[in-house]
Amino acid sequence: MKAWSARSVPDLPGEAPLPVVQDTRLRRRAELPRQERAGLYVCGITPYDATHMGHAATYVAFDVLHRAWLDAGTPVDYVQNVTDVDDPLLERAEATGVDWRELAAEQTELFRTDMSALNVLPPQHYVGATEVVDRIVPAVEGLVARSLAYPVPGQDGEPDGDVYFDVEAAGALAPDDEDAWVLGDVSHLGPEQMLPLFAERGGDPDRPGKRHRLDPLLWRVHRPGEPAWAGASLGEGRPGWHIECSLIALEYLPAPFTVQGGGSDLVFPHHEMGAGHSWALTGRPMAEHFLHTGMVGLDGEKMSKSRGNLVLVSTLRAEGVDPAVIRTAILAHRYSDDWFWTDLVLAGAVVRVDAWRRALAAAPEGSAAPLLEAVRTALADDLDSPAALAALDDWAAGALTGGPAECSAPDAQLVRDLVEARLGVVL
Ligand code: 5CA
Ligand code: ZN
Repeated sequence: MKAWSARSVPDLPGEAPLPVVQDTRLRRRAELPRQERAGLYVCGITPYDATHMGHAATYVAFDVLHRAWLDAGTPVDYVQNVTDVDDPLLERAEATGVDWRELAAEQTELFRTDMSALNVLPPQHYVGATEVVDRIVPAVEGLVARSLAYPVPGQDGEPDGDVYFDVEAAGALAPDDEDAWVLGDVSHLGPEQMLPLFAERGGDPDRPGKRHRLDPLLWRVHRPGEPAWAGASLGEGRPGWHIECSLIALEYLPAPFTVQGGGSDLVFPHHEMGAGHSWALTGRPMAEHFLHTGMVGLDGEKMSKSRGNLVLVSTLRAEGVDPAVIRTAILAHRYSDDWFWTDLVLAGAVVRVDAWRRALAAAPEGSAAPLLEAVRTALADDLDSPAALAALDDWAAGALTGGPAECSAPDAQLVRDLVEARLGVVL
């Protein structure tokens, strides 16, 4: 499907270092590898409600990573999915009496508009799960043929044939290979931690007939009233959630690609199982690095569509809040931290952006190059955007003591370019 547009990225002098990032799977900081091209997959939205500040924070964080690669001279192959058929989407469509396809199309369009307004660089491949069902079917058939997946009989009037991924069989494929995936490889959780998360996040640990309680669904056979696609030997149905992301990633990126990203709510089971599917399908790890953003909350709880405690990007925009301010409010936090959205966060960003803009009219000669260096250094340290903003604050404070008579136009231009190129903030 079509992605969105963003402003082109200004060129900066010199070359930035590649960032060191905190890797969930490796449980340590890792320097991103020097590559001809980087591969980035970020889990996209389930389009049944509008983009909230949590989503925005996650996509802005990976946008800052994207921009870090570009400034280091590395082009990025960026893939993002849309979970355009899924239980919550179907439930919301049913409850509100709209066609699920219309709901998905409408909310995806709103997301594109929000991303464009926030100047988030678009992925080259923006792919709906419904666009890859014909590739998922043979992949699942292949796993069944190798006994890495199996159909389960229906109970209580449910149809036979839902197909599950065998986590134990997949984890035993290559016991001596240090790259091998085993359950826990990405999340490092124990079974007692996995079970409740699995149940909470779309899994069905108590489904009778499964070989292992944590085996995730690969193919759900058709139920009356649910959308379905031709499934060849699997029978008509629709894919499970994790296999969609694995297949979309494999379709457009090499295995392993550089970074698999998403919010920390996706570490388990989604990225754990996705990595397992990918390993079972290719015999290679899914990604070299797994990066996760913290959760943005409101009023003491995680912001989420299901809880309804939302601050929407579209509402802020309709209220006239400058997207530069929204981005600055996000970037005032470490991407990996959990944080809460408050009016104070927004007010702080308004003050900052205002000071930066006033300072541009008084940029001292020779002040931009050291600021460029400071911002690059800050962002190389696990995308430390708060430190980058603090450097900008210091620069602005210095500029504002001088006054407009001191203004150097080339310095002002370089600062404007660097803030846009590295932070996506248009001053
Ligand atoms: N479609 C799936 C991923 S394949 C999904 O999680 N969709 S979502 O709409 O629920 O979330 C979209 C992205 O925003 C995901 O990367 C998710 O981890 C992230 N996200 C969701 N809620 C928050 C939050 N409160 N704070 C930060 N990021 C969030
Ligand atoms: Zn995903």
